[in-house]
Formats: sequence, structure tokens, C-alpha cells
Amino acid sequence: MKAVLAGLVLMGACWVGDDDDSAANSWAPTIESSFPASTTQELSIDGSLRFAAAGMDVDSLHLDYAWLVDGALEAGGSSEDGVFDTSWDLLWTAKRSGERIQVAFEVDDGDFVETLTWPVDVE
Ligand SMILES: [Ca+2]
Repeated sequence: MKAVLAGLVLMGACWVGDDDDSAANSWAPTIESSFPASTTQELSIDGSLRFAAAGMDVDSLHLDYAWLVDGALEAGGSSEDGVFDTSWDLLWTAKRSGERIQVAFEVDDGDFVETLTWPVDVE
């Protein structure tokens, strides 16, 4: 039984059963729209790229979200109404020049994390 539950959790959306706990968190946040497409992006010298993500959570009000580059936090925020709509600008820096970096967006409801990633080639 534990293995079955673990498998459902790994799928990102898990119904944990009737336990009369109205605060139960059974569903991961959903990213309903995002920009740009998750194909490799190109960042030109002195340029910038805007990334955006929006969505909601059906059973959580408090959400934390973050923008990361290669796993390091660049910006973040939180929502108290179960809805998020955020954007962030990646700026060209000499330090990143010539690198392939990974931009990630993460939204966390305390139990489940949804993630989007974009590879970016920096000129
Ligand atoms: Ca949730």
C-alpha cells in the first residue's frame, strides 16, 4: 500500500483519501500558461529575456514560487489566494557569456512542486 501511495505522489497529484481533513493537500499546483516555449532560448550580448508563468492550485491558498538559474535563486514571491502570475527578466552578464544555462520556474504548495525549465545559450 505504501508503494502505491508513493507512486501516486510521484505522479504529482495524489488523492490521499477521506480523512475529514479539509486542509488536506492532494493536488500539485498547475502551471496553465508560460512563456517562452520551453525550447532553447538565445540571449544576445547586453540583451535580456523575459520569462513568465501563471496558474493556480485547486486545494492550496499559500504558494511559494521562484525563478532560478542553474539551481540558484534569482527572484521569488508568494501567493495567498492559490493563484500566481509572475514574470522575470534574465539579463546578459559577462560571467554567463558563452555558457548554456538552465532557467527554471518552481511553484511549491508545501507538499508538491511543479517545475518548468528553459535551456538558454548565452552569447
Ligand atoms: Ca495543492
